[in-house]
Amino acid sequence: MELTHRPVISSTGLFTPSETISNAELVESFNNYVELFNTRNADAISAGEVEALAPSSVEFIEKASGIKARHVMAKDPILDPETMEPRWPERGNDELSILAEIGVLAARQALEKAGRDAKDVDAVLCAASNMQRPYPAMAIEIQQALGIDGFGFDMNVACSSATFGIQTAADYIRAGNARSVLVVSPEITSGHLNWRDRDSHFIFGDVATAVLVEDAAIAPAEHWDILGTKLKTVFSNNIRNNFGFLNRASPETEGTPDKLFVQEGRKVFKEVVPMVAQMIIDEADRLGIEPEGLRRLWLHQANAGMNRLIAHRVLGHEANDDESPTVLDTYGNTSSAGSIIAFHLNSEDLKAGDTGLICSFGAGYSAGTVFVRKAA
Ligand code: CO8
Repeated sequence: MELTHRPVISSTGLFTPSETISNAELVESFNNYVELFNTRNADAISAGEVEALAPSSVEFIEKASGIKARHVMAKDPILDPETMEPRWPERGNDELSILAEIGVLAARQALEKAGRDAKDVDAVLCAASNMQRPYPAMAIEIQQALGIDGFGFDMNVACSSATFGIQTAADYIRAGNARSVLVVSPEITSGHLNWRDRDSHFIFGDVATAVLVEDAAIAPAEHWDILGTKLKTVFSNNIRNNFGFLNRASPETEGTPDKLFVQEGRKVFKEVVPMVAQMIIDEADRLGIEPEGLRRLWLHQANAGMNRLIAHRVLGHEANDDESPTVLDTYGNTSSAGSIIAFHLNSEDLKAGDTGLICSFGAGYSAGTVFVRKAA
């Protein structure tokens, strides 16, 4: 078959964990922890040696973020004030790892939707914020589980991993190095969220997504043409996680809170909104697309206020939920998977010829745009 070297999105897949935590449940458990902490440290607190912890609130969380609930892989231990971390038995080397398992579930759905046999996929990119281990690569484990004969590798650009993965896959198609590439984003963010931190304990949720990027020549009739992709990174310490293999070289700080997700949320909000809005407008201009004419924006799902501002700047008016759908109310921030979930759940109603934008932004800073047009 003659290849076109034109990349398209053939299909997407989504795995959603069955367990959810509502804000009310989360805040109740957090406030129990605060009470326990303050009681246990009462003497040190009254002596001024330890700072008393302040309670969290459902009203604050919903107003500041728009998040109402999140899915997680293990609810009970997270809500137990004595644990406040996910828990499951460690798997043996001969078992599929938990991150690969949910990636495979999302990938299988994408393959099924496209009617694609795994044998005809050339590559797997595992594009996510946190990997199960340094090696062997998650992507290779997923490739093996799916029965794909080709190659795979892991890539981490935090919240922008999936869009960076889509551009990488699209470039393979453009160059003729692959005809069919799976971009898999398993995000078990609950493992790197500090559930004891009032400023961030409500932010994240667990999920996995998959995007099948292919040459138009082999894609199913129903697909999305990729009109253009653009990536941007600007170094910032405002979202940071110091967890890493060299932590053991400094044992005195090995378990400190900076080895989990930390952020300056306000600064991120203020700096990222203008950067991303301008990037979208510039890229639309480069591609000859009128931003106001975009039928739908599938934006990164970190904060409802951020998305409101970005959509307003891009479309020139306050966007409604049809123009800029929200999934963070029920999924929370799922890092790289957020914009893909929004696309997966809110794209089937669009008509052939409709143009939209998948856009991610987050730690790094990193941002990615993928302009798409429905083909049929
Ligand atoms: N309950 C009640 N009050 C609270 C709470 C709480 N839980 N938390 C904070 N407050 C109080 C504060 O104490 C503060 O009080 P005061 O004014 O008296 O000091 C007040 O509320 C305001 O606090 P903030 O300034 O922190 O609150 P904001 O209104 O700015 O909202 C948000 C905080 C929601 C974090 C907001 O800033 C935001 O969403 N910003 C954008 C963040 C963003 O987009 N981040 C992207 C990061 S995601 C990413 O890149 C992925 C990384 C990899 C994932 C790893 C997996 C874990």
